[in-house]
Amino acid sequence: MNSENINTDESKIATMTIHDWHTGPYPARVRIALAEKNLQSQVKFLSIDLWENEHKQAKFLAKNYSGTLPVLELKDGTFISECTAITQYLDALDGAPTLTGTTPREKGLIHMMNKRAELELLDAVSAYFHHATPGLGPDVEIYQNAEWGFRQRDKAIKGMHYFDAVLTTQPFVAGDYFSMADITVIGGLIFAGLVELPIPAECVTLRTWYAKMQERPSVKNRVTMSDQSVASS
Ligand code: GTS
Repeated sequence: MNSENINTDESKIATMTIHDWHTGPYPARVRIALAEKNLQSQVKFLSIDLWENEHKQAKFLAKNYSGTLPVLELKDGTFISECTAITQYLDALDGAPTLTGTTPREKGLIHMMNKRAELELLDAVSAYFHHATPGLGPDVEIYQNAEWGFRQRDKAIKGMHYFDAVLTTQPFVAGDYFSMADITVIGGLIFAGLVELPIPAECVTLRTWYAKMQERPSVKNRVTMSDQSVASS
């Protein structure tokens, strides 16, 4: 990307809107990224009630075909969904990315580990929640496959062991610096906590790392972040 593509003015003028749910694990990823980039003051939050199936109604599906949260709305009416895409957008705004890498090597490793954190942990915990527990309730969970859900739970536990091993060799998920990949693992562990899938006792490194991550202001203040939203709905 050349510098012309980075609209630094955009970061100064934009009042962005995040459509999300304050305690959601996927929304947490974007909230953490916002705080890490110090962009909180440029955002207002609009709450979408997952438990009332608001995310599957036509009005919301027009914003995100996939019917999931969060969605970032730009001032010009553009909607960006998918946590990875939103994080990449936010990270690029000031022309000084800190979460998605600067060198080709960093970008490649962060993207790989971020995807791995989704596949092996966060999305697996989510599938367990939606398929093998009551999930968001009968009005929302119109198809459930408990066997699939339990397999995904086992996959998530295996994923925890994998990230435990990764973190015994390096301080952060994609190497020496905090990145989007760490945020995604944190999202997975937040979700795991909500559905009572504890990090196995033997994953000492992951447990210690997660305790440390929870002390980061971006992680600690993610739920209350919307209380200070610049505008109300
Ligand atoms: N791949 C999407 C992303 O990365 O943004 C997944 C988003 C996602 O699953 N979001 C959850 C959702 O909308 C929000 S939360 O559960 O973390 O609060 N779930 C509702 C559903 O019906 O899947």
